[in-house]
Amino acid sequence: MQTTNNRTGIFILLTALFLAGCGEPKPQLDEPSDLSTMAVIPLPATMTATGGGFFLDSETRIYTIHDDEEVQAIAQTLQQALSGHVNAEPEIVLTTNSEEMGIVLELTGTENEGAEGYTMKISEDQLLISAGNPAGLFYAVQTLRQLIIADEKYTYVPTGEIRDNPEYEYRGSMLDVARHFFTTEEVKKLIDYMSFYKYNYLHLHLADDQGWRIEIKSWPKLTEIGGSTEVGGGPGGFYTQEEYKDLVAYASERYVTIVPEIDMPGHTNAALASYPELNCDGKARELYTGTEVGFSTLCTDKEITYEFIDDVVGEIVEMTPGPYFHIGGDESHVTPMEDYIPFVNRVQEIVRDHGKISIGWDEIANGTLLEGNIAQFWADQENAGKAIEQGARLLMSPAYKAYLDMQYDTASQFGLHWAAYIPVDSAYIWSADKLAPEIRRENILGIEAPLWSETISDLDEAEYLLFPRLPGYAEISWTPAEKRSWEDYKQRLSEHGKIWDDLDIDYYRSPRVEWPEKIKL
Ligand code: TNX
Repeated sequence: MQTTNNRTGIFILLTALFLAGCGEPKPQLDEPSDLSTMAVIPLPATMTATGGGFFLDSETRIYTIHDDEEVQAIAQTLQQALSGHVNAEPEIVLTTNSEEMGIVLELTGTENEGAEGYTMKISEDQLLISAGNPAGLFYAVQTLRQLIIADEKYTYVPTGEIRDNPEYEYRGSMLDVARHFFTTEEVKKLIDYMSFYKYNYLHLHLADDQGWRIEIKSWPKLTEIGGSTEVGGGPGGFYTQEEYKDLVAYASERYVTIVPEIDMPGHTNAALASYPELNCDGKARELYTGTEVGFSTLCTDKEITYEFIDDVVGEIVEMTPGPYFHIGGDESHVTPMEDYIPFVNRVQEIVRDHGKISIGWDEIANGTLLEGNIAQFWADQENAGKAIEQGARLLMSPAYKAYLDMQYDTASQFGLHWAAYIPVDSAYIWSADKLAPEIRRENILGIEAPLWSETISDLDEAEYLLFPRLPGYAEISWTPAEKRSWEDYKQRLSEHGKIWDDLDIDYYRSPRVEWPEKIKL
């Protein structure tokens, strides 16, 4: 008896030691998902699978190797993203050991992965994310959010390796908050959607004929009068400087840089209604709530116009850490070209004197572009050619491909169709460097998909136009052309329908994709 008891005791002891040393035995997956076919958008440069699973549970820890504020913030983003999956808040632990068993975030300080790139090595014991810069770690976290599988028994990430790095340095979208006003909560949601798909620039169209949406302390009537309405005569609205700064900060925490636009000299009726002195005849214009374009202009030969612009640019630049200020310049149909050109030239100087790079719609290429300034190609190939001849780079927003406000088809609930109907496949099947022979890869800064708001008045309506097209523009900007195919993309896109259902995004169920059944809870 004695012997048996002793033996049992030793057995229990050994088992306990074994478990303490090795952790609990790993669960077995019958058929683990294959990392290389996971529905990641935008598609990473390479994904290779090794056929196992890295399990996530309430014990999973996030290790950071650097006591760096940005890395800690990214670890918290990951912590939040994981907490829904493991019913616990994974602990964040600072360590010096990159071999820890868990999720490890490591800043390498080199740029082997590219300025925004990252590597993710997933084994059964460890999920190691390395990047040269915090942005890369952040993008890896976005990828990881799309890799988590919760089957009936386990929550895990398929094992293998991902190397990733974006094709273009500018991956943007634009929201027109002038035609209809959007609240800061709505803009923040858009920023969430964008950052999930690794967009890094949000261009805000802050002023147009129908509304002025940003507080300018030295010209208070811009918002008092110019911000008081919108298309259709609704109440409009504007961002106080505090709200704008809060948006800039919210975006920057998600690696999105705000590009503010004050459109001029045309598209300025709201300003012309607020201050009579900005008009050549000295008379204030009526507020405008229609959707025509091309009827307004600042008085280009009055000195007060440039004092006004200097004040406006100065106050906005003060709150905008990003490198760009957008000066508009489109559709100035009532500004004679001999006035338009010196105007554009002078405004670029004002922006440069405030330390920013100007972006303008492609018409600004009729002026003399200052070195480093960017023309945003939207309609006119000749203008694009003029910009390239001057050595400027282009931001690519071809309306017939990239305009998020274009209808999908003749039955679309919202949107316009002056440039084209843009169904989800057409929105995806193009490359910025293959649209025109004179526009080559080296002439292109990046891609931007603008959402004009003549026909949409809130985020719900915007979501109908954004989804399912928004992820496609992200992929065109991130993933090189030779890696992209519509056949493969549409399968991945369909998987994302489930994510949007979960987020309550009312997306347009284009018949060109087989969407998952909507599960009503
Ligand atoms: C053209 S794109 C415009 C905007 C309109 C948009 C509607 C551009 C530079 N100008 O003023 O909102 O079409 O699609």
